[in-house]
Amino acid sequence: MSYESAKAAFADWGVDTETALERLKTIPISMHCWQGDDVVGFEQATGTSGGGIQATGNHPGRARTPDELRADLEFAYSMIPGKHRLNLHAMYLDTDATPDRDEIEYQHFAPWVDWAKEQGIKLDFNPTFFAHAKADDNLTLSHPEAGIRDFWIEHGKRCRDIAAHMGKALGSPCVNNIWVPDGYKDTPIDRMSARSRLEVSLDAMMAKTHDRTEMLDAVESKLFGIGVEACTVGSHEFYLGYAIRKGTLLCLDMGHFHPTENIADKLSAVALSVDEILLHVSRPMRWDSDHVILLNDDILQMAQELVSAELLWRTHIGLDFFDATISRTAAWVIGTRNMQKALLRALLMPLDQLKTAEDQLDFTTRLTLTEEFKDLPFGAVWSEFSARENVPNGRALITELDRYQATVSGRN
Ligand code: RNT
Ligand code: ZN
Repeated sequence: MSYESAKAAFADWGVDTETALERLKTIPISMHCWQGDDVVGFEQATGTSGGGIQATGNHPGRARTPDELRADLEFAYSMIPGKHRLNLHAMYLDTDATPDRDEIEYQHFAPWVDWAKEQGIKLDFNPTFFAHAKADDNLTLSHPEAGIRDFWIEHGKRCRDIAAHMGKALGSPCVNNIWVPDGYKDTPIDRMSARSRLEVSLDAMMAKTHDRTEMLDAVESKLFGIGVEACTVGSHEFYLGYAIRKGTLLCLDMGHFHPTENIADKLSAVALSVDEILLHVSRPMRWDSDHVILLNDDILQMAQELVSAELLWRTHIGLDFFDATISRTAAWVIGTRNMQKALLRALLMPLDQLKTAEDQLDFTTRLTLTEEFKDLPFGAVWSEFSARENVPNGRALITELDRYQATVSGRN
C-alpha cells in the first residue's frame, strides 16, 4: 500500500500520520552497548564473570575491542531511523591503562565521547557492580564488610563524575543507572540490616550534588537473579521508596518482575510519585532471560501507556537484552526498531475516541476500536518513515544485516 493511501486510511479515523512521524523522529532510544559483546567489557586486568546475568550463545562476531564495538554500533545505527543514544557500562572503558573500578576516571572514557560527538549521539552510563572479584559473593553496596562497601561506593562516585562530565561534554543529561546484584541464594535472617546498608551506601555515593542538565541518577530494582533466588536487597519496594524520598529516577526493567506482572501498568502508578522514569525494555521468557524485544503485546502496551499518559517527555527509554545465539548487530537493529514501531503504533491510535468511550463506560466501543484499528496499514507508515530516514526495510534490511555480519564473523 502506498503511504498516501495509508495516510488517508488513518485520516478517516481522525489520525494524522505526519504528526505521528514528526513526533517519532524526536524520541531517542538508548541502545545498550552490552548486546555487542555479551556483557564482557574491555577491562584487561580486573574483570571476572558473574552477577547472575548471562548471555548465552556463541554466534560469531562478538566485539572484542572498543573499535570493533563502535564499528558495530555505527552499522546498527545506520539501520535504525532517527538519532539515538548509547548506554555505556563502566566496564567498557577505552584505555591501555588498567585502573581498578575504584580508580576509573573520565579520561578512560574520553574516546567514547569524541566518537559520540562525531556521530551526533548522546551517552548514558552505568557503574559496573558485577563481574569483579569484590562482587563474587553477590554483595557490593550492602556487603557486611565496610572495606568492600567503600570500594563500591568509590566506584559509584567516580561513575557519577564521569557521567556528569559526559553529559556536559555532549550537552545532554547522562542518565547514570545504578544496578547492584546484591542478594542471597537462600533465605536470609537479617534482610533489614542488608537493606539499611544498601541505603547508607547509596546515600554516601550520591552525596555530591550534580547539575541535572549534566547527570541524572537512576536506581534499578529486581525481583531475583540466578544465585540470589531468595532475596534481592534492592527490590522494587526498596527502590521505589528510595527514588521517591531522594528524587532519583526509578528504572523499571521489564524482566525484573514476576512474569505475570504488566510493567506497562506500573508507569502511571510510579509517575505520580517520581518525576522521571528510566525503562529497560526487555523480554523475559519465563525469567529475566533478556531476549531481544519483539513487537508483542508487552511492548505495544508499554508504548501506548507512554503516549496515552503523556509520559514520553519524562521517560528515558533504554533497552536491556543480550542474545549471543544470533547476529549481535541484527539483535540491536531488530530490538530498537521494534521499540520504535511500537511507539509509532501508539502515536497512530485514536486516543481521544478511546478515552471518550472509556469515560462513558462504553467498553464495547473501546474494544471494537482497538481491534478494528489493528487492521490499519501501520506498515506503510513505517516504510515511509524509514524511507525518509534512508534506512532499508524487509528484504533490503536482511541483505544489509547479512552483509555486515559476514564482515565480522571471522572474529573469534
Ligand atoms: C541486571 C540489570 C542490569 C544489567 C545491565 C548490564 O539484571 O538488568 O540493567 O542488565 O546493567
Ligand atoms: Zn536492566
